[in-house]
Amino acid sequence: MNRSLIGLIALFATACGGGETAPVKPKPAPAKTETAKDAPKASEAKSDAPKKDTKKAAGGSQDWAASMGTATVSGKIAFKGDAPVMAAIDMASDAKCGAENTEETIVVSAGGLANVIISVSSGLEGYKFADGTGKVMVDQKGCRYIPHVIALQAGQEISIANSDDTVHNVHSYSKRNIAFNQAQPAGTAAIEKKMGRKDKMFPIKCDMHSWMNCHVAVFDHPFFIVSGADGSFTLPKLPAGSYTLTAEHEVLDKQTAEVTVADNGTATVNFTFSK
Ligand SMILES: [Cu+2]
Repeated sequence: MNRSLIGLIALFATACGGGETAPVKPKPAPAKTETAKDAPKASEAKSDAPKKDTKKAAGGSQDWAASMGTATVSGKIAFKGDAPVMAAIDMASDAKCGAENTEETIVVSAGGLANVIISVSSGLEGYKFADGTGKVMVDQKGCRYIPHVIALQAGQEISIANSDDTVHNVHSYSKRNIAFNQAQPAGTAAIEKKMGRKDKMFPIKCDMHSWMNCHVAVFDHPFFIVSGADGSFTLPKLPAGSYTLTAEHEVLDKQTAEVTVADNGTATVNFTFSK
């Protein structure tokens, strides 16, 4: 074997071997668990990512303290027009699911729209927020996710229990956090995942029961809430200021509204959604 051939072999071995692999980019629907990721933020910067995403930026940011928040914004999400009739779900494919149920895509009660995430989408750029803590609990019961819409602060864990006597397969389509796809037999522990990063609304679905889905969003501040059964919402403990609120529903058009609120003040913002 001549020297140049040995050199070529050595080069090939270097190029193909070794333990260093390129960072795996998150994919919407990975086949396996825990594919992603801590890819550099720069590669994921999106045009709509606000400045507050750069939490480590030096200067100009005021550390947030809960005592700064004395204002409250509240309101209602109205649904204009006839509420669509949600179809019955046929759960016959799994006798353990049992109960009759209906789809939860658009849930209207007394003219109010449930399951809308209302959040501050601009106006908080001057503050620097510590990561959220604790767990946000989700259950699978009667082969539904309860609640159907979940909002977290970056740093919190989502804890997904299985109260059913059947196997679920929890499949997250997260884009900026770990996207996971995990079987969860009856009686097994909750699946718990830290949502370390802000993330646009994404679904979690069950690969065993095609009708099962819930929707999750992760914020980089604590000012968000999911509208209640009657469409009402309250965002307490805001600092005085002018804000853009965004109201987002899983299938209906996203809406924004401007609001200004003073220290110890209250303001009302109402949204009207339609199909
Ligand atoms: Cu399931």
